[in-house]
Amino acid sequence: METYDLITRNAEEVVTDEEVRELAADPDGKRAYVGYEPSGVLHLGHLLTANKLIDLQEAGMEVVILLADVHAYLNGKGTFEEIRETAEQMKAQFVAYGLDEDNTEFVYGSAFQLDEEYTLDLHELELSTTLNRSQRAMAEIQGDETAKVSHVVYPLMQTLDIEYLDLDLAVGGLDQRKVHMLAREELPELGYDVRPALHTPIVADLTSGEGKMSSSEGVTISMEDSTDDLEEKVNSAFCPPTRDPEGDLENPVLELFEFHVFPRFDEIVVERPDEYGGDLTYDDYESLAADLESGELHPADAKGTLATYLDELIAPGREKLRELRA
Ligand code: IYR
Repeated sequence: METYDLITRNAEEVVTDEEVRELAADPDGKRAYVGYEPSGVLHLGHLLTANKLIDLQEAGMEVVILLADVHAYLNGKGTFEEIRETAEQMKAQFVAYGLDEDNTEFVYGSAFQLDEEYTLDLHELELSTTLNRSQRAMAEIQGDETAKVSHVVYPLMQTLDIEYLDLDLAVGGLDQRKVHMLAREELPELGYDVRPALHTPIVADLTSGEGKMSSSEGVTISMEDSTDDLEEKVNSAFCPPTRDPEGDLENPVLELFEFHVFPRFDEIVVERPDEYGGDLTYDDYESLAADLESGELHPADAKGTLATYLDELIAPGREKLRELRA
C-alpha cells in the first residue's frame, strides 16, 4: 500500500490533506501522537485510534502515546493517584494489543505539563482565547456536568501538548476535531508551527446503529469482555443486510469489520457448513460488505465471525488485565 494510503486509511478526516501528503512523502522519524485520559479498561474507541498508530508505525513514523493524567484530573476523573494507577494498566493493555513497546513512547502529561515554561505558555493562551471558543472546543469531550474553569483550560493544554511533545501529526477520534482546530488557530499566536491532524470515525452504537458507541451509555466492547460476552453483544447487534441503512443509521457490524478487523488481519474466514455453501474467505472489507448486501453472507454468519475475530484481538489485553488484577 502507498504510504499516503496507509496513513489515511479509515480516517474520517485529515486537516489538511496537503499537509498530510507532505508528511507521507517523508514519514521517517516524524512523530505522531494520540492522547488518552487514562482509564482502567480499554474499549473499542481506544483501539480504533490505536489501529491508526499501528498504521503510522508501519509507515515509518514514531508514535507517542500521551497518558493524559492532568487532563483526566481536569475532567473530573478522580484523584491523581487513582488516575496514575489506571494509566499503568492502560499502557500494559496497549502493548498487549500490539503496539510495539520499543517503538512507542509513553509519556505522562504531568511529566512536562507542570513545568514553568509550559505553564507560562498556557497562561498566554488563556489570554488570547475567548471562553466561548474554548468551551465549544470542549463540548464533545466533557461530560454532562456544568462546565468548570478546568474544562476551558483543558483544550488549551491539549493545544500546547502538540508543541511540547514535538509532534508532526495529531491523531484522535472525530470528537477531538474542535480542539485540534483551536490548536491550529492558537499555536501560531505563540509563534509555534501549525501541525496537521487526522481524525478517526466514531463508531455507531452496537444495538441501535445510532450515534456513537461509548463506554457511558449503550453497549460497548472492552478488554474485559469474555468470549461469551462478545458473542452475546455481537449477536444482539443491529445488522441490516446493507452498509447504508435508512436515515442516520449505520451498520455497526460492518463498521467493526471495516475499522477493527480488516486493518489487523490479512484474511477473514467465515466458517460455514458445506450444506450452507461452505467457508467464505475475504481479503478486503468491500467484498465482505458486498456479499452481505447481496445475501450471499447471512447477518448471523457475519456476526459469529465478527465475534471470533474481536475475541482474538482483545484476548492478549484481557489476559494482561487478569494478571494485573491477580
Ligand atoms: N482529549 C482527549 C485526551 C487528550 C488528548 C490529547 I491528543 C492531549 O494532548 C491531551 C488529552 C480525550 O478526550 O480523551
